Amino acid sequence: MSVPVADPQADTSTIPSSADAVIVGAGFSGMYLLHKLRTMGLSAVVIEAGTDVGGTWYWNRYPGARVDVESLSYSYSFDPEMEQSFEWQERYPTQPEILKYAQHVADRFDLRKDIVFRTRVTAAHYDEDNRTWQVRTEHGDAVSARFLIMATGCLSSSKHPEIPGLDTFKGATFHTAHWPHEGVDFTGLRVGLIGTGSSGVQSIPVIAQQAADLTVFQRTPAYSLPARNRKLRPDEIAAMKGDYRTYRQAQKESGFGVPVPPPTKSALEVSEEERNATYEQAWESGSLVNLLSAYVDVAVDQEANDTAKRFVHRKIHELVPDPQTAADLCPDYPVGTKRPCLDTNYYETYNRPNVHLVNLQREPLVEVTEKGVRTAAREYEFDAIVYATGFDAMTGSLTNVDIRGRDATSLKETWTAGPRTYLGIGSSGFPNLFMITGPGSPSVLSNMMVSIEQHVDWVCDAIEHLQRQGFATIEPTRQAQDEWVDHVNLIASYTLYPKANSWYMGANVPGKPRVFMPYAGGVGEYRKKCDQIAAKGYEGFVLTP
Ligand code: NA7
Repeated sequence: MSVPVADPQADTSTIPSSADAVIVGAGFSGMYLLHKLRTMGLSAVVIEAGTDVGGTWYWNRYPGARVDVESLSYSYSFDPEMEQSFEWQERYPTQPEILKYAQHVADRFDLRKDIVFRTRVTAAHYDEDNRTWQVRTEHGDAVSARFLIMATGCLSSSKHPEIPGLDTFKGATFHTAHWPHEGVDFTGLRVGLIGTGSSGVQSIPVIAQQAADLTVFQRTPAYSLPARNRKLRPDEIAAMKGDYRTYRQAQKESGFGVPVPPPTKSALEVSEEERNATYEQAWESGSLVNLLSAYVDVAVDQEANDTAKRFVHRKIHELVPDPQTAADLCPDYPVGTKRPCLDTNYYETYNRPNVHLVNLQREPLVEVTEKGVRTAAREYEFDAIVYATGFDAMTGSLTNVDIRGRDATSLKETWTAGPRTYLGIGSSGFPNLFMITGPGSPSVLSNMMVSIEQHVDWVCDAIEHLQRQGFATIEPTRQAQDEWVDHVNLIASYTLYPKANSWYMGANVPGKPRVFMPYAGGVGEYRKKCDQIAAKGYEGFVLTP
Protein backbone atom coordinates (compact mmCIF):
# COMPACT_ATOMS: atom_id res chain seq x y z
CA MET A 1 0.00 0.00 0.00
CA SER A 2 1.11 3.53 -0.60
CA VAL A 3 1.99 5.42 2.53
CA PRO A 4 0.85 9.03 3.00
CA VAL A 5 3.68 11.49 2.54
CA ALA A 6 4.57 13.93 5.31
CA ASP A 7 3.33 17.45 4.79
CA PRO A 8 6.26 19.79 5.47
CA GLN A 9 3.92 22.65 6.30
CA ALA A 10 2.25 20.85 9.16
CA ASP A 11 3.19 21.94 12.63
CA THR A 12 3.53 19.46 15.47
CA SER A 13 3.29 19.86 19.23
CA THR A 14 4.60 17.71 21.99
CA ILE A 15 1.97 15.77 23.85
CA PRO A 16 1.14 17.10 27.34
CA SER A 17 0.90 14.63 30.22
CA SER A 18 -2.58 15.83 31.10
CA ALA A 19 -5.40 17.98 29.77
CA ASP A 20 -9.06 18.55 30.54
CA ALA A 21 -9.96 16.79 27.30
CA VAL A 22 -8.30 14.53 24.79
CA ILE A 23 -9.85 14.77 21.35
CA VAL A 24 -9.03 12.00 18.90
CA GLY A 25 -8.98 13.24 15.31
CA ALA A 26 -8.43 16.63 13.67
CA GLY A 27 -11.19 16.55 11.08
CA PHE A 28 -14.08 18.98 11.14
CA SER A 29 -15.36 17.51 14.46
CA GLY A 30 -12.04 17.67 16.27
CA MET A 31 -11.24 21.15 15.00
CA TYR A 32 -14.51 22.67 16.14
CA LEU A 33 -14.28 20.84 19.47
CA LEU A 34 -10.83 22.22 20.12
CA HIS A 35 -11.92 25.74 19.31
CA LYS A 36 -15.03 25.50 21.45
CA LEU A 37 -13.39 23.90 24.49
CA ARG A 38 -10.69 26.55 24.39
CA THR A 39 -13.29 29.32 24.44
CA MET A 40 -14.81 27.62 27.51
CA GLY A 41 -11.43 27.91 29.23
CA LEU A 42 -10.64 24.18 29.11
CA SER A 43 -7.35 22.69 28.06
CA ALA A 44 -7.61 20.23 25.21
CA VAL A 45 -5.19 18.29 23.07
CA VAL A 46 -6.08 16.79 19.72
CA ILE A 47 -4.26 13.65 18.62
CA GLU A 48 -4.24 13.06 14.88
CA ALA A 49 -2.70 10.34 12.70
CA GLY A 50 -2.26 12.57 9.65
CA THR A 51 0.28 15.32 9.20
CA ASP A 52 -2.30 18.08 9.02
CA VAL A 53 -5.95 18.84 9.70
CA GLY A 54 -8.88 17.76 7.51
CA GLY A 55 -9.74 14.19 8.56
CA THR A 56 -11.64 12.53 5.71
CA TRP A 57 -10.51 15.32 3.40
CA TYR A 58 -6.91 14.87 4.41
CA TRP A 59 -6.87 11.17 3.53
CA ASN A 60 -9.24 10.79 0.57
CA ARG A 61 -7.19 12.50 -2.15
CA TYR A 62 -8.14 10.19 -4.99
CA PRO A 63 -8.75 11.77 -8.42
CA GLY A 64 -12.21 13.28 -8.72
CA ALA A 65 -12.88 13.35 -4.95
CA ARG A 66 -15.66 15.80 -4.09
CA VAL A 67 -18.30 16.21 -1.44
CA ASP A 68 -21.89 15.50 -2.45
CA VAL A 69 -23.34 18.42 -0.46
CA GLU A 70 -23.08 21.95 -1.83
CA SER A 71 -20.16 24.02 -0.56
CA LEU A 72 -22.24 26.89 0.84
CA SER A 73 -24.13 24.27 2.85
CA TYR A 74 -21.19 21.98 3.72
CA SER A 75 -19.38 24.49 5.91
CA TYR A 76 -19.30 25.62 9.53
CA SER A 77 -22.04 27.94 10.69
CA PHE A 78 -20.55 28.82 14.09
CA ASP A 79 -18.54 31.79 12.87
CA PRO A 80 -20.65 34.20 10.77
CA GLU A 81 -17.61 36.30 9.92
CA MET A 82 -15.78 33.29 8.48
CA GLU A 83 -18.95 32.33 6.64
CA GLN A 84 -18.85 35.71 4.91
CA SER A 85 -15.15 35.87 4.21
CA PHE A 86 -14.43 32.38 2.86
CA GLU A 87 -14.88 32.19 -0.89
CA TRP A 88 -16.07 28.84 -2.21
CA GLN A 89 -15.35 28.32 -5.89
CA GLU A 90 -17.50 25.40 -6.97
CA ARG A 91 -20.98 24.13 -6.30
CA TYR A 92 -19.58 20.76 -5.16
CA PRO A 93 -16.05 21.51 -4.01
CA THR A 94 -13.14 19.23 -4.78
CA GLN A 95 -11.12 17.58 -2.04
CA PRO A 96 -8.31 20.19 -2.40
CA GLU A 97 -10.81 23.02 -1.96
CA ILE A 98 -12.32 21.44 1.17
CA LEU A 99 -8.87 20.76 2.57
CA LYS A 100 -7.98 24.40 1.92
CA TYR A 101 -11.08 25.36 3.92
CA ALA A 102 -10.03 23.09 6.81
CA GLN A 103 -6.55 24.62 6.75
CA HIS A 104 -8.07 28.10 6.69
CA VAL A 105 -10.05 27.25 9.84
CA ALA A 106 -6.92 25.87 11.52
CA ASP A 107 -5.01 29.07 10.69
CA ARG A 108 -7.83 31.38 11.72
CA PHE A 109 -8.11 29.88 15.20
CA ASP A 110 -4.46 28.88 15.54
CA LEU A 111 -5.55 25.32 16.15
CA ARG A 112 -2.37 23.45 15.23
CA LYS A 113 -0.52 24.43 18.40
CA ASP A 114 -2.80 22.06 20.35
CA ILE A 115 -2.81 19.25 17.78
CA VAL A 116 -0.30 16.43 17.94
CA PHE A 117 0.09 15.15 14.37
CA ARG A 118 1.57 11.91 13.02
CA THR A 119 0.26 10.08 16.08
CA ARG A 120 -2.36 7.38 16.37
CA VAL A 121 -4.20 6.73 19.63
CA THR A 122 -4.00 3.04 20.42
CA ALA A 123 -5.71 2.76 23.81
CA ALA A 124 -7.85 4.72 26.26
CA HIS A 125 -8.53 3.19 29.67
CA TYR A 126 -10.78 4.70 32.31
CA ASP A 127 -9.18 5.04 35.73
CA GLU A 128 -12.12 4.82 38.12
CA ASP A 129 -10.19 5.95 41.18
CA ASN A 130 -9.04 9.18 39.59
CA ARG A 131 -11.99 9.51 37.24
CA THR A 132 -9.72 10.16 34.32
CA TRP A 133 -9.05 8.62 30.94
CA GLN A 134 -5.52 7.31 30.40
CA VAL A 135 -4.85 7.69 26.72
CA ARG A 136 -1.91 5.97 25.00
CA THR A 137 -0.44 6.54 21.57
CA GLU A 138 1.44 4.35 19.12
CA HIS A 139 4.65 6.17 20.11
CA GLY A 140 4.25 5.17 23.76
CA ASP A 141 3.13 8.61 24.93
CA ALA A 142 0.49 8.81 27.63
CA VAL A 143 -1.90 11.60 28.48
CA SER A 144 -4.58 11.66 31.15
CA ALA A 145 -7.78 13.64 30.75
CA ARG A 146 -11.14 14.04 32.36
CA PHE A 147 -12.96 13.83 29.04
CA LEU A 148 -12.26 11.59 26.07
CA ILE A 149 -13.90 12.74 22.85
CA MET A 150 -13.74 10.48 19.82
CA ALA A 151 -13.87 12.75 16.78
CA THR A 152 -12.69 9.90 14.60
CA GLY A 153 -15.18 10.19 11.75
CA CYS A 154 -17.58 7.62 10.35
CA LEU A 155 -15.57 6.66 7.28
CA SER A 156 -11.96 6.54 8.37
CA SER A 157 -11.11 2.91 8.97
CA SER A 158 -10.47 1.72 5.41
CA LYS A 159 -10.86 -1.84 4.15
CA HIS A 160 -9.46 -4.01 1.38
CA PRO A 161 -11.31 -6.76 -0.46
CA GLU A 162 -11.35 -9.97 1.52
CA ILE A 163 -9.55 -12.07 -1.06
CA PRO A 164 -6.23 -13.92 -0.97
CA GLY A 165 -3.04 -12.66 -2.55
CA LEU A 166 -3.30 -8.92 -1.89
CA ASP A 167 0.45 -8.68 -1.26
CA THR A 168 1.52 -10.77 -4.23
CA PHE A 169 0.81 -8.21 -6.95
CA LYS A 170 4.07 -6.89 -8.44
CA GLY A 171 2.63 -3.63 -9.80
CA ALA A 172 1.59 -0.50 -7.92
CA THR A 173 -1.39 -0.55 -5.57
CA PHE A 174 -3.43 2.31 -4.17
CA HIS A 175 -6.38 2.67 -1.82
CA THR A 176 -8.65 5.63 -2.50
CA ALA A 177 -8.64 6.48 1.22
CA HIS A 178 -4.81 6.64 1.40
CA TRP A 179 -3.98 8.37 -1.83
CA PRO A 180 -0.39 9.62 -2.24
CA HIS A 181 -0.11 13.36 -1.66
CA GLU A 182 1.88 13.84 -4.85
CA GLY A 183 -0.86 12.20 -6.95
CA VAL A 184 -0.57 9.26 -9.35
CA ASP A 185 0.06 9.39 -13.08
CA PHE A 186 -1.75 6.49 -14.76
CA THR A 187 -0.74 7.55 -18.29
CA GLY A 188 -0.15 4.51 -20.48
CA LEU A 189 -0.95 2.03 -17.68
CA ARG A 190 -3.35 -0.89 -17.54
CA VAL A 191 -5.36 -0.24 -14.39
CA GLY A 192 -7.72 -2.50 -12.44
CA LEU A 193 -10.13 -0.84 -9.99
CA ILE A 194 -12.18 -2.73 -7.41
CA GLY A 195 -15.24 -1.08 -5.88
CA THR A 196 -18.05 1.10 -7.18
CA GLY A 197 -19.20 3.17 -4.19
CA SER A 198 -18.68 6.94 -4.17
CA SER A 199 -14.88 6.68 -4.34
CA GLY A 200 -15.02 4.38 -7.37
CA VAL A 201 -17.79 6.33 -9.07
CA GLN A 202 -15.88 9.62 -8.68
CA SER A 203 -12.43 8.33 -9.61
CA ILE A 204 -13.32 6.02 -12.51
CA PRO A 205 -14.10 8.79 -15.04
CA VAL A 206 -10.85 10.62 -14.20
CA ILE A 207 -8.62 7.55 -14.23
CA ALA A 208 -10.25 6.39 -17.48
CA GLN A 209 -9.09 9.56 -19.21
CA GLN A 210 -5.47 8.89 -18.25
CA ALA A 211 -5.02 5.15 -18.26
CA ALA A 212 -4.36 3.11 -21.39
CA ASP A 213 -6.98 0.68 -20.16
CA LEU A 214 -9.26 0.57 -17.12
CA THR A 215 -11.08 -2.54 -15.89
CA VAL A 216 -13.68 -1.95 -13.17
CA PHE A 217 -14.64 -4.84 -10.87
CA GLN A 218 -18.16 -4.24 -9.59
CA ARG A 219 -19.72 -6.31 -6.80
CA THR A 220 -22.78 -4.09 -6.35
CA PRO A 221 -23.77 -1.29 -8.72
CA ALA A 222 -24.39 2.17 -7.28
CA TYR A 223 -27.26 4.54 -7.94
CA SER A 224 -25.58 7.68 -9.18
CA LEU A 225 -26.93 11.06 -10.23
CA PRO A 226 -25.08 13.57 -12.42
CA ALA A 227 -23.72 16.27 -10.08
CA ARG A 228 -24.15 19.10 -12.62
CA ASN A 229 -21.18 20.67 -10.93
CA ARG A 230 -20.16 24.18 -11.95
CA LYS A 231 -18.50 27.33 -10.73
CA LEU A 232 -20.63 29.20 -8.19
CA ARG A 233 -22.23 32.35 -9.57
CA PRO A 234 -21.62 35.66 -7.71
CA ASP A 235 -25.38 36.24 -7.43
CA GLU A 236 -26.06 32.91 -5.68
CA ILE A 237 -23.14 33.45 -3.30
CA ALA A 238 -24.46 36.94 -2.51
CA ALA A 239 -27.98 35.62 -1.98
CA MET A 240 -26.79 32.97 0.49
CA LYS A 241 -24.44 35.32 2.31
CA GLY A 242 -27.18 37.92 2.50
CA ASP A 243 -29.44 35.62 4.51
CA TYR A 244 -27.20 32.88 5.90
CA ARG A 245 -28.86 32.73 9.33
CA THR A 246 -32.24 31.80 7.87
CA TYR A 247 -30.61 29.07 5.79
CA ARG A 248 -28.64 27.70 8.76
CA GLN A 249 -31.80 27.51 10.83
CA ALA A 250 -33.56 25.64 8.02
CA GLN A 251 -30.64 23.19 7.85
CA LYS A 252 -31.01 22.44 11.55
CA GLU A 253 -34.71 21.72 11.20
CA SER A 254 -34.46 19.64 8.02
CA GLY A 255 -34.34 15.88 7.55
CA PHE A 256 -30.93 15.54 5.91
CA GLY A 257 -29.30 18.81 6.99
CA VAL A 258 -30.04 20.14 3.51
CA PRO A 259 -33.29 22.12 3.43
CA VAL A 260 -35.74 21.12 0.70
CA PRO A 261 -39.48 21.68 0.56
CA PRO A 262 -41.03 18.68 2.33
CA PRO A 263 -42.84 16.32 -0.06
CA THR A 264 -46.60 16.17 0.24
CA LYS A 265 -47.62 13.48 -2.24
CA SER A 266 -47.22 9.74 -2.55
CA ALA A 267 -45.38 8.51 -5.64
CA LEU A 268 -48.34 6.19 -6.14
CA GLU A 269 -51.06 8.83 -6.20
CA VAL A 270 -49.77 10.74 -9.23
CA SER A 271 -49.76 9.85 -12.92
CA GLU A 272 -46.69 8.25 -14.44
CA GLU A 273 -46.20 11.37 -16.51
CA GLU A 274 -46.20 13.64 -13.46
CA ARG A 275 -43.92 11.28 -11.55
CA ASN A 276 -41.39 11.07 -14.33
CA ALA A 277 -41.40 14.86 -14.66
CA THR A 278 -40.64 15.13 -10.92
CA TYR A 279 -37.83 12.58 -11.12
CA GLU A 280 -36.49 14.28 -14.23
CA GLN A 281 -36.32 17.56 -12.32
CA ALA A 282 -34.42 15.86 -9.49
CA TRP A 283 -32.06 14.22 -12.00
CA GLU A 284 -31.42 17.55 -13.72
CA SER A 285 -30.97 19.39 -10.40
CA GLY A 286 -27.87 17.43 -9.47
CA SER A 287 -29.08 16.99 -5.88
CA LEU A 288 -29.46 13.63 -4.17
CA VAL A 289 -31.86 15.04 -1.59
CA ASN A 290 -34.24 16.14 -4.34
CA LEU A 291 -34.52 12.56 -5.57
CA LEU A 292 -34.80 10.97 -2.12
CA SER A 293 -37.38 13.56 -1.01
CA ALA A 294 -39.38 13.62 -4.26
CA TYR A 295 -42.34 11.82 -2.64
CA VAL A 296 -43.31 11.03 0.93
CA ASP A 297 -42.95 7.29 0.41
CA VAL A 298 -39.81 6.83 -1.72
CA ALA A 299 -37.79 5.89 1.36
CA VAL A 300 -40.41 3.78 3.08
CA ASP A 301 -42.57 1.94 0.53
CA GLN A 302 -41.26 -0.66 -1.90
CA GLU A 303 -43.79 0.06 -4.62
CA ALA A 304 -43.15 3.81 -4.44
CA ASN A 305 -39.42 3.21 -4.44
CA ASP A 306 -39.74 0.96 -7.49
CA THR A 307 -40.97 3.96 -9.48
CA ALA A 308 -37.72 5.83 -8.73
CA LYS A 309 -35.72 2.68 -9.44
CA ARG A 310 -37.33 2.23 -12.87
CA PHE A 311 -36.61 5.88 -13.64
CA VAL A 312 -32.90 5.56 -12.84
CA HIS A 313 -32.64 2.25 -14.73
CA ARG A 314 -34.09 3.96 -17.79
CA LYS A 315 -31.54 6.76 -17.44
CA ILE A 316 -28.68 4.27 -17.24
CA HIS A 317 -29.91 2.52 -20.41
CA GLU A 318 -30.14 5.89 -22.18
CA LEU A 319 -26.60 6.81 -21.17
CA VAL A 320 -25.01 3.42 -21.90
CA PRO A 321 -26.03 2.01 -25.28
CA ASP A 322 -24.47 -1.43 -24.76
CA PRO A 323 -27.40 -3.39 -23.25
CA GLN A 324 -25.31 -5.85 -21.21
CA THR A 325 -23.12 -3.14 -19.68
CA ALA A 326 -26.18 -1.02 -18.92
CA ALA A 327 -27.96 -3.98 -17.33
CA ASP A 328 -24.90 -4.73 -15.21
CA LEU A 329 -24.86 -1.12 -14.01
CA CYS A 330 -28.51 -1.22 -12.86
CA PRO A 331 -28.85 -1.82 -9.09
CA ASP A 332 -31.57 -4.19 -7.88
CA TYR A 333 -31.92 -2.88 -4.31
CA PRO A 334 -34.20 0.06 -3.42
CA VAL A 335 -32.98 3.56 -4.35
CA GLY A 336 -31.32 5.30 -1.41
CA THR A 337 -30.84 2.23 0.77
CA LYS A 338 -27.14 2.20 -0.03
CA ARG A 339 -25.54 5.61 -0.09
CA PRO A 340 -26.26 7.01 -3.59
CA CYS A 341 -23.50 8.82 -5.45
CA LEU A 342 -23.10 12.09 -7.33
CA ASP A 343 -20.93 11.82 -10.40
CA THR A 344 -19.45 13.56 -13.38
CA ASN A 345 -19.71 11.36 -16.49
CA TYR A 346 -19.79 8.10 -14.55
CA TYR A 347 -22.14 6.03 -16.69
CA GLU A 348 -20.85 7.63 -19.93
CA THR A 349 -17.34 6.46 -19.05
CA TYR A 350 -18.37 2.87 -19.79
CA ASN A 351 -18.88 3.90 -23.43
CA ARG A 352 -15.14 4.50 -23.81
CA PRO A 353 -13.29 1.78 -25.68
CA ASN A 354 -10.58 1.64 -22.99
CA VAL A 355 -13.02 0.94 -20.12
CA HIS A 356 -14.36 -2.51 -19.25
CA LEU A 357 -16.86 -3.55 -16.59
CA VAL A 358 -16.58 -6.89 -14.83
CA ASN A 359 -19.75 -7.91 -12.99
CA LEU A 360 -18.50 -9.84 -9.95
CA GLN A 361 -21.95 -11.25 -9.34
CA ARG A 362 -21.50 -13.28 -12.52
CA GLU A 363 -17.75 -13.65 -12.27
CA PRO A 364 -16.66 -13.62 -8.61
CA LEU A 365 -13.24 -12.38 -7.49
CA VAL A 366 -10.91 -15.23 -6.62
CA GLU A 367 -7.54 -13.68 -5.82
CA VAL A 368 -5.00 -11.03 -6.53
CA THR A 369 -2.04 -12.52 -8.38
CA GLU A 370 1.49 -11.35 -9.26
CA LYS A 371 0.16 -10.01 -12.54
CA GLY A 372 -3.26 -8.72 -11.61
CA VAL A 373 -6.65 -10.04 -10.58
CA ARG A 374 -8.14 -13.48 -11.09
CA THR A 375 -11.88 -13.97 -11.23
CA ALA A 376 -13.78 -17.23 -11.59
CA ALA A 377 -13.58 -16.69 -15.38
CA ARG A 378 -10.00 -15.54 -16.08
CA GLU A 379 -6.93 -13.61 -15.02
CA TYR A 380 -6.71 -9.87 -15.80
CA GLU A 381 -3.22 -8.33 -16.06
CA PHE A 382 -2.53 -4.84 -14.75
CA ASP A 383 0.27 -2.37 -14.08
CA ALA A 384 -1.67 -0.86 -11.17
CA ILE A 385 -4.61 -1.81 -8.96
CA VAL A 386 -6.84 0.73 -7.23
CA TYR A 387 -8.84 -0.40 -4.22
CA ALA A 388 -11.97 1.72 -3.85
CA THR A 389 -13.28 -0.78 -1.34
CA GLY A 390 -14.57 1.53 1.34
CA PHE A 391 -14.54 1.45 5.11
CA ASP A 392 -15.42 -0.40 8.27
CA ALA A 393 -17.95 2.39 8.65
CA MET A 394 -19.15 4.10 11.81
CA THR A 395 -17.72 1.65 14.33
CA GLY A 396 -14.27 0.76 12.89
CA SER A 397 -12.52 3.92 14.01
CA LEU A 398 -13.95 3.49 17.52
CA THR A 399 -13.35 -0.22 18.03
CA ASN A 400 -9.84 -0.02 16.55
CA VAL A 401 -8.82 1.84 19.69
CA ASP A 402 -8.65 -0.30 22.81
CA ILE A 403 -11.25 1.69 24.76
CA ARG A 404 -11.96 0.33 28.25
CA GLY A 405 -14.46 1.87 30.62
CA ARG A 406 -15.53 1.03 34.15
CA ASP A 407 -14.40 -2.44 35.33
CA ALA A 408 -12.04 -2.50 32.32
CA THR A 409 -15.01 -3.22 30.07
CA SER A 410 -13.95 -3.16 26.41
CA LEU A 411 -16.05 -1.06 24.02
CA LYS A 412 -15.27 -3.48 21.21
CA GLU A 413 -16.47 -6.48 23.22
CA THR A 414 -19.56 -4.64 24.43
CA TRP A 415 -20.43 -3.97 20.79
CA THR A 416 -19.94 -7.46 19.38
CA ALA A 417 -23.65 -7.72 18.52
CA GLY A 418 -23.71 -4.15 17.17
CA PRO A 419 -22.99 -0.68 18.54
CA ARG A 420 -24.86 0.30 21.70
CA THR A 421 -25.07 4.01 22.41
CA TYR A 422 -27.40 6.56 23.85
CA LEU A 423 -28.06 9.22 21.17
CA GLY A 424 -24.91 8.13 19.34
CA ILE A 425 -23.06 10.34 21.82
CA GLY A 426 -22.26 8.17 24.85
CA SER A 427 -22.19 4.53 25.88
CA SER A 428 -23.14 3.00 29.20
CA GLY A 429 -20.09 1.88 31.20
CA PHE A 430 -17.89 4.60 29.69
CA PRO A 431 -18.09 7.75 31.83
CA ASN A 432 -17.06 11.04 30.22
CA LEU A 433 -16.58 9.38 26.85
CA PHE A 434 -18.23 11.24 23.99
CA MET A 435 -18.52 10.25 20.36
CA ILE A 436 -19.09 12.85 17.66
CA THR A 437 -21.58 11.58 15.06
CA GLY A 438 -21.43 8.11 16.57
CA PRO A 439 -23.63 5.15 15.63
CA GLY A 440 -27.21 5.83 16.72
CA SER A 441 -27.12 9.44 15.49
CA PRO A 442 -28.12 10.79 12.04
CA SER A 443 -24.46 11.31 11.03
CA VAL A 444 -23.92 9.67 7.63
CA LEU A 445 -27.56 10.13 6.63
CA SER A 446 -27.09 13.87 6.86
CA ASN A 447 -24.96 16.81 5.85
CA MET A 448 -22.10 15.91 8.18
CA MET A 449 -21.26 19.53 8.98
CA VAL A 450 -24.72 20.08 10.43
CA SER A 451 -24.54 16.92 12.53
CA ILE A 452 -20.98 17.62 13.64
CA GLU A 453 -21.83 21.10 14.87
CA GLN A 454 -24.92 19.85 16.67
CA HIS A 455 -22.96 17.16 18.51
CA VAL A 456 -20.04 19.42 19.38
CA ASP A 457 -22.42 22.07 20.74
CA TRP A 458 -24.39 19.48 22.71
CA VAL A 459 -21.27 17.84 24.18
CA CYS A 460 -19.72 21.18 25.12
CA ASP A 461 -22.99 22.28 26.76
CA ALA A 462 -23.01 19.02 28.73
CA ILE A 463 -19.44 19.60 29.86
CA GLU A 464 -20.29 23.16 30.86
CA HIS A 465 -23.29 21.84 32.82
CA LEU A 466 -21.02 19.43 34.71
CA GLN A 467 -18.59 22.23 35.50
CA ARG A 468 -21.28 24.63 36.70
CA GLN A 469 -23.19 22.12 38.78
CA GLY A 470 -20.09 20.51 40.24
CA PHE A 471 -20.56 17.09 38.67
CA ALA A 472 -17.53 14.95 37.92
CA THR A 473 -18.89 12.51 35.37
CA ILE A 474 -21.71 11.88 32.94
CA GLU A 475 -22.66 8.46 31.62
CA PRO A 476 -25.76 7.03 29.92
CA THR A 477 -27.90 4.66 31.97
CA ARG A 478 -28.23 1.15 30.65
CA GLN A 479 -31.98 1.57 30.39
CA ALA A 480 -31.84 4.81 28.40
CA GLN A 481 -29.30 3.24 26.07
CA ASP A 482 -31.39 0.09 25.53
CA GLU A 483 -34.44 2.21 24.81
CA TRP A 484 -32.50 4.39 22.37
CA VAL A 485 -31.10 1.36 20.51
CA ASP A 486 -34.65 -0.03 20.26
CA HIS A 487 -35.88 3.33 18.99
CA VAL A 488 -33.13 3.53 16.34
CA ASN A 489 -34.05 0.01 15.18
CA LEU A 490 -37.75 0.80 15.18
CA ILE A 491 -37.29 3.91 13.02
CA ALA A 492 -35.08 1.93 10.61
CA SER A 493 -37.74 -0.80 10.42
CA TYR A 494 -40.22 1.76 9.05
CA THR A 495 -37.87 2.41 6.13
CA LEU A 496 -36.45 0.38 3.26
CA TYR A 497 -32.87 0.83 4.52
CA PRO A 498 -32.55 -2.67 6.02
CA LYS A 499 -33.29 -4.17 2.59
CA ALA A 500 -29.84 -3.48 1.17
CA ASN A 501 -26.45 -4.97 1.99
CA SER A 502 -24.98 -1.58 2.79
CA TRP A 503 -22.23 -0.27 4.98
CA TYR A 504 -25.03 1.43 6.94
CA MET A 505 -25.91 -2.17 7.92
CA GLY A 506 -22.32 -3.33 8.42
CA ALA A 507 -22.87 -5.72 5.50
CA ASN A 508 -19.65 -4.80 3.67
CA VAL A 509 -17.42 -6.20 6.41
CA PRO A 510 -17.44 -9.98 6.83
CA GLY A 511 -18.47 -10.96 10.36
CA LYS A 512 -19.76 -7.51 11.27
CA PRO A 513 -23.21 -7.70 12.85
CA ARG A 514 -26.10 -6.64 10.61
CA VAL A 515 -27.50 -3.64 12.42
CA PHE A 516 -28.71 -0.43 10.85
CA MET A 517 -26.32 1.98 12.54
CA PRO A 518 -27.40 5.56 11.83
CA TYR A 519 -30.55 7.20 13.21
CA ALA A 520 -33.05 7.57 10.35
CA GLY A 521 -35.49 9.93 12.10
CA GLY A 522 -33.95 13.07 10.55
CA VAL A 523 -31.64 15.70 11.98
CA GLY A 524 -34.42 18.11 12.96
CA GLU A 525 -36.31 15.57 15.05
CA TYR A 526 -33.09 14.21 16.50
CA ARG A 527 -31.92 17.68 17.54
CA LYS A 528 -35.23 18.26 19.34
CA LYS A 529 -34.80 15.02 21.28
CA CYS A 530 -31.22 15.90 22.26
CA ASP A 531 -32.28 19.39 23.37
CA GLN A 532 -35.19 18.03 25.40
CA ILE A 533 -32.90 15.54 27.13
CA ALA A 534 -30.46 18.33 28.04
CA ALA A 535 -33.31 20.58 29.22
CA LYS A 536 -34.49 17.85 31.57
CA GLY A 537 -31.11 17.82 33.31
CA TYR A 538 -29.59 15.22 30.95
CA GLU A 539 -32.37 12.70 31.27
CA GLY A 540 -31.13 9.16 30.76
CA PHE A 541 -27.62 10.02 31.93
CA VAL A 542 -26.17 9.50 35.41
CA LEU A 543 -24.30 12.56 36.65
CA THR A 544 -22.04 11.88 39.61
CA PRO A 545 -20.81 14.54 42.04
P1 NA7 B 1 -18.23 2.20 -0.33
O1 NA7 B 1 -19.39 3.04 -0.65
O2 NA7 B 1 -18.31 1.27 0.83
O3 NA7 B 1 -17.84 1.39 -1.63
C1 NA7 B 1 -16.92 0.33 -1.60
C2 NA7 B 1 -17.06 -0.48 -2.84
O4 NA7 B 1 -16.12 -1.56 -2.79
C3 NA7 B 1 -18.44 -1.12 -2.98
O5 NA7 B 1 -18.78 -1.14 -4.33
C4 NA7 B 1 -18.18 -2.52 -2.44
O6 NA7 B 1 -19.09 -3.49 -2.89
C5 NA7 B 1 -16.80 -2.79 -2.97
N1 NA7 B 1 -16.15 -3.85 -2.22
C6 NA7 B 1 -15.86 -3.86 -0.90
N2 NA7 B 1 -15.31 -5.03 -0.55
C7 NA7 B 1 -15.27 -5.78 -1.68
C8 NA7 B 1 -14.83 -7.08 -1.95
N3 NA7 B 1 -14.34 -7.86 -0.99
N4 NA7 B 1 -14.93 -7.53 -3.22
C9 NA7 B 1 -15.45 -6.73 -4.17
N5 NA7 B 1 -15.89 -5.49 -3.98
C10 NA7 B 1 -15.80 -5.01 -2.74
O7 NA7 B 1 -16.94 3.11 -0.06
P2 NA7 B 1 -16.52 4.44 -0.81
O8 NA7 B 1 -15.15 4.76 -0.37
O9 NA7 B 1 -16.77 4.36 -2.25
O10 NA7 B 1 -17.53 5.51 -0.26
C11 NA7 B 1 -17.77 5.64 1.12
C12 NA7 B 1 -18.60 6.84 1.38
O11 NA7 B 1 -17.83 8.03 1.26
C13 NA7 B 1 -19.74 7.09 0.46
O12 NA7 B 1 -20.85 6.34 0.71
C14 NA7 B 1 -20.01 8.56 0.66
O13 NA7 B 1 -20.76 8.76 1.83
C15 NA7 B 1 -18.66 9.11 0.86
P3 NA7 B 1 -20.46 -3.76 -2.03
O14 NA7 B 1 -21.32 -2.56 -2.29
O15 NA7 B 1 -20.05 -3.86 -0.58
O16 NA7 B 1 -20.98 -5.01 -2.57
